[in-house]
Parts: sequence; structure tokens; C-alpha cells
Amino acid sequence: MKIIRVERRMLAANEEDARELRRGFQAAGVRVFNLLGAPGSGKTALLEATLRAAGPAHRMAVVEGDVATAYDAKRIAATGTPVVQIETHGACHLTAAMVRAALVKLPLDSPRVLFIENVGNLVCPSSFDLGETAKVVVVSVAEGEEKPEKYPAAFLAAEAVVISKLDLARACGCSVKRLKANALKVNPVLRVFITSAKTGQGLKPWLAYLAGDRGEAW
Ligand SMILES: Nc1nc2c(ncn2[C@@H]2O[C@H](COP(=O)(O)OP(=O)(O)OP(=O)(O)O)[C@@H](O)[C@H]2O)c(=O)[nH]1
Ligand SMILES: [Mg+2]
Repeated sequence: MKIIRVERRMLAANEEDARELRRGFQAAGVRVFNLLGAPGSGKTALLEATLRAAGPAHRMAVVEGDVATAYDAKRIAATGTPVVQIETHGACHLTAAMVRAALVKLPLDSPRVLFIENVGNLVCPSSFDLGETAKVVVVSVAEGEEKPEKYPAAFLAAEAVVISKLDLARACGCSVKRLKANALKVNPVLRVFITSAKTGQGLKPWLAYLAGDRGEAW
């Protein structure tokens, strides 16, 4: 009983912080994408490919979340994109308070698009609102076609799923069609993107989604 109450208090405090963040993001007109996915699913590689394809004129920025190290922030910085790294020192998800503290250090005043790469974990980050416009779950063809059904929380919380590492599908014996169908079985209204950060396949519709599918000139 006690554990449940503590969890509820933590989530309630986070909800309040997230509401404040969302108000700020909306007032500034920034689209915010909270990227969830298992460790190694290809979140940072997707961001690198996205940022390189979009270019600096689009005013994108990144908040990186990891348990330890700034490896991912270094990879993002190499694309010329403003980035700040959060190290959670053990915590398995980001909280809105961590994001709020990180934003103060972001070396860009008014991004148009902000990516928050959550800690690699297909479970815990789903429960924590970061004030984002949308959660996006990244699942690679190397993880197995049944992952959406085994770990439904992230797929239920997300607006979109990116099926990553398309170039490896044959080598991994993965039916992308079945993986997509399993994701839609869990959440029928998911937007589905199928990409390879290595070859650039599938990036165009993903970029259009980030822009709001309205052909915005960003
Ligand atoms: N062939 C291929 N490899 C990829 C692709 N995307 C990512 N990888 C590789 O997969 C590994 C993990 O990719 P990351 O982008 O670091 O994964 P991540 O989800 O950011 O990992 P964490 O931040 O640790 O959770 C790296 O060795 C990448 O080079 C892809 O589209 N094709
Ligand atoms: Mg990463």
C-alpha cells in the first residue's frame, strides 16, 4: 500500500511540472517530441539522420536523457544541433523537473522543434508526462515482432511509432508487416513510420509528421 501511495505522489508532482512545461512550450510555439524505446533501438541514430536531413535553418534542439555518460549528446552536437545532456544517475526515466532544469542550459532560445530522447527503457518513461506535444516510440526490427504486445504501455502512450533499422530486417528475420500490425493491434490510431537511419529510407514522411503534416515552411 505504501509503495503505491509514494508512486501516486511522484506521478502527481510530475503532472504539475509537466502542465507548467506544456504551457511554456505552447506559448513559445515549439513542437516537442518525447522519444521512447528500448536501449539501442536507434533513437539517437534516428535523431542524427533527422537533424542532418532537416538542416540548421529548422531550429531543432535536443535534450538527451541517459543513466550515465554524455555519449549521445556528443553525437547530436556533431550534427551542429544545440543539445543538453541529462544524466539520471540510475533513474530509469526522465521527469518533467529534470527537463525543466536542462532547458535552462540549452544553448538555443527559441527552437521550433525540441526532441527529448528518454532513457532507453520500454516501460517506465511511458508513465511520465514531460509536457511534450507527442510521445514517439522507436522499435527496431532487431527486437522481435512481438514487442508491442509484450510492452504495450509505450505503444499505448505514443502518438506515433518509428520502426527503425529497416536495412536489417532481412538479416534479423523480421517481418516489418507483422511488427507494424502488432503495434496497431495494441494502439490502432498510431501513426507508423518505417525508417533506416543508415540508408535514409523512410525519412521523408517522418519529417513531414514532425512539421505537423501541414507543409509548414520550417
Ligand atoms: N544498420 C543500422 N544500424 C542502426 C540503425 N539505427 C541505429 N543503428 C545502430 O544501432 C545501435 C544503437 O543505436 P543508437 O542510436 O545508439 O540507439 P539508442 O536507442 O539511442 O540507444 P540508447 O540511447 O542507449 O537507448 C548503434 O550501433 C547504431 O549504429 C539503422 O537504421 N540501421
Ligand atoms: Mg541514444
